[in-house]
Amino acid sequence: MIWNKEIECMRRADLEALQLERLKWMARFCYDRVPLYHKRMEEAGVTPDKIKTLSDIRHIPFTNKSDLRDTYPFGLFGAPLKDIVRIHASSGTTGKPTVVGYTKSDLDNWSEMMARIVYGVGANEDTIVQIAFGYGMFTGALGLHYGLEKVGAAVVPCSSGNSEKQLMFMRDFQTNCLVATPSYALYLSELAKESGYPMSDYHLRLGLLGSEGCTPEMRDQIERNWGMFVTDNYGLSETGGPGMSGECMERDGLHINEDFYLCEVIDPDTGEVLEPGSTGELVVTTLTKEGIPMLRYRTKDITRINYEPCKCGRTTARMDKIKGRSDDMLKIRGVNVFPSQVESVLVGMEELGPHYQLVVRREGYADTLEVKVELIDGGVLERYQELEALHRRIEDKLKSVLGIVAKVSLTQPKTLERFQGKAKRVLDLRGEGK
Ligand code: DLL
Repeated sequence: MIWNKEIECMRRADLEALQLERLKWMARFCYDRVPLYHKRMEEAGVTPDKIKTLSDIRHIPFTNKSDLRDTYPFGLFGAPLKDIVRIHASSGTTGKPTVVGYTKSDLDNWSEMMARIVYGVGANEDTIVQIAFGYGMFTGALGLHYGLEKVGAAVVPCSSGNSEKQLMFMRDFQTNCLVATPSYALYLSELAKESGYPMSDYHLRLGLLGSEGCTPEMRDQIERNWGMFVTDNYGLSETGGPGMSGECMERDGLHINEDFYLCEVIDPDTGEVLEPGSTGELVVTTLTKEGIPMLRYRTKDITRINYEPCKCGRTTARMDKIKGRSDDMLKIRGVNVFPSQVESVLVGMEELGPHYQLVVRREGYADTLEVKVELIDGGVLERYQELEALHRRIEDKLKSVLGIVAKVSLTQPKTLERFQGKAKRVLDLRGEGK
């Protein structure tokens, strides 16, 4: 199930030659068309003709989210508005959103990237797929939409929310594929179990989940609930949205569409480029994007890139599942904690439901972490000894994985918030005097 064998299984030397050719073009394009890039490159003493090898990319300065905000809305666009055919924006929680534009050729490339990812895990003309990402300024829904249409799937553009109706369509249309965030896929499965229809009325076989992290433990839970096979796909709006990388059937890393992206891994503190195989912050350069070309964009996402060929036959490099975002990483009493570490402990314990929240507080001079998690059986709260033993077991496990003590609060089933888009698991109350 390889959509574009010529590219996806290309010899690495040929792929790198293609990347270099495109990188040279991209550097020239940015230098000529985007004033901010021109200025930055001048200041760094690098001109496009200095790019002779792929590693010469290191001479080009990084681009950050703040650069998009500072040039809001269209300052980093590489094409005039008459050539822009689509505009999306990120769902930033503070300040102005970051706005991205696509030319016709960008949209074609986007569909191609998505087609590779979805076809590679079995989506084709026999697929009936419900897209439960929010349609709108978010890149997720339309990105998957066009890629799935390209491979011939019947696309049901449900959007997120309206969950009861979503389930009705699933039953009535015999939908066999779901596109959603892992947290929404999980929520829908719980709702389906409660909705009074037998699970045999649902026919989901494939979950194309992405846009937020999902530990293997959480993935197993979603797979069990729906009886479907789940794969992960990754991207970010600034570099074009979903389609940057996705798992194949091996699920041993997310294959990067390297003919469209050049990826590096850096030390997030020093900005130094790390050796292949090291874990650090992913930095992405777009190689064909005209609407909003990105040079060395700092994603803040923590991962590792594996350049070994995959068992599936593809030669494209694979990135590990995102470990977390460097800005989501919690520093608690000097120790780095990723919410995904907590998730890996909680999800999979049979007494616990898959819903949790991390609350960080400052008490006196010390930071504290409270982990709230739902019980499957609320009755445990009445059975003192059992409750104590469970508390202790979770706290011990958390301590051994995180290296710090966390307070565990067990709650009744269905008391923590559910999410239709990306889940918000962390409540950081430090700085609010709480
Ligand atoms: O979430 C694009 C996307 C849509 C990807 C649908 C996949 C599927 P943004 O809203 O700009 O774009 O958010 C990008 O989300 O920097 C990561 O921190 C996180 N993220 C995206 N995909 C994954 C994933 C879209 N598969 C930010 N695993 C990124 C973990 C992810 N985190």
